[in-house]
Amino acid sequence: TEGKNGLPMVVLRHSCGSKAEIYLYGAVVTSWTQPSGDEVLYVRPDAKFDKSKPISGGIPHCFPQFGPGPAMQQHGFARNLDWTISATSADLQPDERDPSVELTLTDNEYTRQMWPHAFKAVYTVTLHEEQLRTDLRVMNTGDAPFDFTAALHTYIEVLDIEVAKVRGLQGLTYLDKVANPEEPATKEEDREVVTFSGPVDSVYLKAKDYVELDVGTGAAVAISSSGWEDVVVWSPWTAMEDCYKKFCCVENAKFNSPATVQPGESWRATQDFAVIDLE
Ligand code: TA6
Repeated sequence: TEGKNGLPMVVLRHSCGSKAEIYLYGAVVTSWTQPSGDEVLYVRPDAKFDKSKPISGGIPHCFPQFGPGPAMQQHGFARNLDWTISATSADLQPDERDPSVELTLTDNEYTRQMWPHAFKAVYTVTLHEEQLRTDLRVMNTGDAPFDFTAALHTYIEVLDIEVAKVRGLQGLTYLDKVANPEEPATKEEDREVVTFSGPVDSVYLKAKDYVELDVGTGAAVAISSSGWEDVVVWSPWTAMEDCYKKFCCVENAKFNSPATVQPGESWRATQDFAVIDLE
């Protein structure tokens, strides 16, 4: 189907009433709604849907690089290339009612200029009842090993960033990038609950496979993951004056120790997002 400006988009609808929208440009999930119609994700008001830049919001990919770097654009090229549909729910789970789509990005001349490797990235998005699942596999289709870093840069809508809370990070070491992104300060997280009263850009190392964002409405978004290793928490604060209050990014990442993939092998990581009632 067609999304904004006629950009190709896939819509998944579960019989329970949940729904997800995924643009092929960047393989970004831009919307995930509950049966009540409530939107969970956040798309920034400055998001462009014309391929002039990555779609800023929802769940963008950072691949094969998280952050800035000399060889390619910030957060890599996966978020500004067209992925192709390689399978749909009918092929993936013929017996299940869980709608699913599999999108693929393969190396081409453009990607090899920046990152000289043969790869195939296969991203599956599934609605499992009210839950949203992502499954990312990166295959090395070349004849030499490669390394990459990656993240799923999830924007979640909050009632107000000043009442948002992140749980599940206590005891972790993190890189605080606010003062100097090039040389982050290494800190220990002693808070059970991380709250926001200024800009936050933290990479939590070797995080647990569960983290929770209390969005301030009596509900939380629970993120269970496998294969990812780090968790990034980001709020730009007043650097994005018009929208910072409305979202918080909680991102599963593989950053501090890059993934290494041998020829013929693959790396895989999954996420399960669920909305839980806190009251
Ligand atoms: O994940 C946090 C972060 O890396 C921040 O440092 C900030 O630069 C951000 O992502 C947004 O990146 P973007 O290129 O989408 O503006």
